[in-house]
Amino acid sequence: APVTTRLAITGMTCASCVKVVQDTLEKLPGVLTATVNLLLNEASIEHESNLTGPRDLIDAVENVGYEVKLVV
Ligand code: 9UX
Repeated sequence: APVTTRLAITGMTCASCVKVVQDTLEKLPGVLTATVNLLLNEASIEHESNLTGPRDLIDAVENVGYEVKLVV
């Protein structure tokens, strides 16, 4: 069943950043939706946890150049 993970993302400063992060997340296996809020510096991801876990989400966004923390 899908779960929702929230990430706090540092370093997004324009709308293109939002698109980069959103596209990065949506390409991961098992990700159903990825919503990125530029004002809140936060992403909310619905994903199948057996295919992609929070660590995978964090690593993917870090790898395109942002600083990421899990919102707990
Ligand atoms: Mo905008 Mo984001 O010009 O890394 S794409 S700042």
